Amino acid sequence: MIDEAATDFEAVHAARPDGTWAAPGRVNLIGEHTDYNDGFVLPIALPHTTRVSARRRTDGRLRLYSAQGDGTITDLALEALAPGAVASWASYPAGVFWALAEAGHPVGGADLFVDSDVPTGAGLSSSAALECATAAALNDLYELGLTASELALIAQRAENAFVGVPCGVMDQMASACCTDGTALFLDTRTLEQRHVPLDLTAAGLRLLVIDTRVKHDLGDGAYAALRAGCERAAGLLGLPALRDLPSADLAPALDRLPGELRPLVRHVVTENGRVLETIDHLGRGELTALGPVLTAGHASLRDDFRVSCPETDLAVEAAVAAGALGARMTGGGFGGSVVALVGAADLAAVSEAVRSAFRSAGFAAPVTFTAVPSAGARRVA
Ligand code: GAF
Repeated sequence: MIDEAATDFEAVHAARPDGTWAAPGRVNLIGEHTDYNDGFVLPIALPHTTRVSARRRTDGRLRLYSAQGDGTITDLALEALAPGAVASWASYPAGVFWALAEAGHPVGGADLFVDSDVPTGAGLSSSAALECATAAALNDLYELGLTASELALIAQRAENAFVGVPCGVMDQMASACCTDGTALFLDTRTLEQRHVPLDLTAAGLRLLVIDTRVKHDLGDGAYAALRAGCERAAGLLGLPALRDLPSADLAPALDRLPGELRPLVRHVVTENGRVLETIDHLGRGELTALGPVLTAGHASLRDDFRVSCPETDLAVEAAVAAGALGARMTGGGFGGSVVALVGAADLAAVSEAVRSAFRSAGFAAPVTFTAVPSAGARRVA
């Protein structure tokens, strides 16, 4: 695969790459819409990656090519990069160059060849994978010496300010910092991380990912509106962020808020609690106890935060009815994917039950796969 990447690069850029870097997509186990509220998240990296083969250029140009694109090279001048100036997939890698330069890092031009098996628009962080693979490539090519967390922050800055999506930091931190066999328990305020061992296979469990194939787009305004609602609520409560509202104070705090903000606050506070509960269970090796926590998280996203959709709701219901220990939508919502915790022996039955429920409802067939906690961004050649 690695030789192939160099050959593909050469076919487009007429030279050998200096190297190839890979960064994964992610699924979040629990802790949704908590990251931009300074809260807790618990993602794992997927085995699916975006690979970036890259070569330095000395003329300050960026020449970007994607195997999943339209067969053309996007050719940009580094000094002309500005927020909103680049459309399409190329805005993600271009945004990383821009964010590095803006932060004062001595980054020059490059040729890039991008190839990916992270499903796009599926809530599995294909954008973060592209940003983090690009950031890892430039970090090595230009010997910037940045840590994985610093690269994640550059990637988030690219997405926020250059692409224009007001995402939190979870996806970039997961793609940059996750390690094989562990979930990433991240405090998104301090960026303190704990790599929590998660051997589902040894426990006779599987993590089934169900891509509903309902495409979600974080740039369409709904995500920004939710974030703004959470920030407004924190402001009204006199708190720096909803993270600072202890669950014991939730009920009186809700009384002080306008009706439309109450469910948002309830979700964020209870969801942070569910992350901590999950960490407790993992610490005690009680993996099957995670199931009901996941399903409760889904109910909160469906009823309070209102970011689920008929397809994610049906996937969760059908999976649980067929014997999954628990299930929830993962990622930003409005479509995308569901994760279900399933006993190994029930995996086929649960997958088939979801497929059959989708058929009966007239929904497009979902794509399913099992995920194991995988490695974050790294050089692969
Ligand atoms: C998307 C965002 F990019 C993340 O930052 C996070 O807010 C997530 O939605 C919801 O938890 O993936």
